[in-house]
Amino acid sequence: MFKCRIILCGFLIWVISLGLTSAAPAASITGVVRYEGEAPKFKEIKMDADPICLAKHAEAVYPQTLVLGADKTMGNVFVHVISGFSKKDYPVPAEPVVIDQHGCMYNPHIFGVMVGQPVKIMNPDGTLHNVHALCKNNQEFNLAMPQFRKETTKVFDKEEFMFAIKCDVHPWMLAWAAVMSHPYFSATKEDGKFAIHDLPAGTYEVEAWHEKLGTQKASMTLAEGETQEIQFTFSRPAAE
Ligand SMILES: [Cu+2]
Repeated sequence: MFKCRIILCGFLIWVISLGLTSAAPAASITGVVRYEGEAPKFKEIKMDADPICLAKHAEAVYPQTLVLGADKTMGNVFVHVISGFSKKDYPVPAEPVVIDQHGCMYNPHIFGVMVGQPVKIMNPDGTLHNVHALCKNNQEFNLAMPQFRKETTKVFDKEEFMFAIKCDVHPWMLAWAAVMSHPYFSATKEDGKFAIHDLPAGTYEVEAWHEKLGTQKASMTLAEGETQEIQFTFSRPAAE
């Protein structure tokens, strides 16, 4: 009986130690994106062509190309790991990415979605929107959402980095989408912050992408459980 207990205890210790070694603490990459230099002036978007869009805004609306916060933090930058992670099938979130068209503007302006993850597109405006996804690897679609069609769901089944989504009714409407094979990506809001979690220890290359200002890259080696902070700074290219 005593011998049995010792064997049982030994077995339990072995199981627990296995559990501990297989759950190595995950690492993270976080940081802030900033803009340097004088910000260009954008023309106000004129929504006069559709009085329903116009009525949704009390103040002037500008393109979402360059969205700056306090201290010139920069929104609408897509930060993603481009190498160092293992190529495998990552779990796909059942939760959809939600794209709103309120006030005839896409929100978010830029987003990542995993292959097979649903994208829920909302139309709360009571006007006609035509969602035109200009993808190439995935099936391009051109979907009319009349005022009675409040939402629709689409799924992209192939990896595809950055394509535009436009509205054929309101030419100022523009969003950017990346269909990702892995979960290591983050899009910034006005505060410029990004965070990529659950990375195993390793050496990674990270890229920050902006629709007009190109890309910035950084490399880092993360130990188990380590969080490293990186900063990206975009500036306007010198006039030619
Ligand atoms: Cu529209």
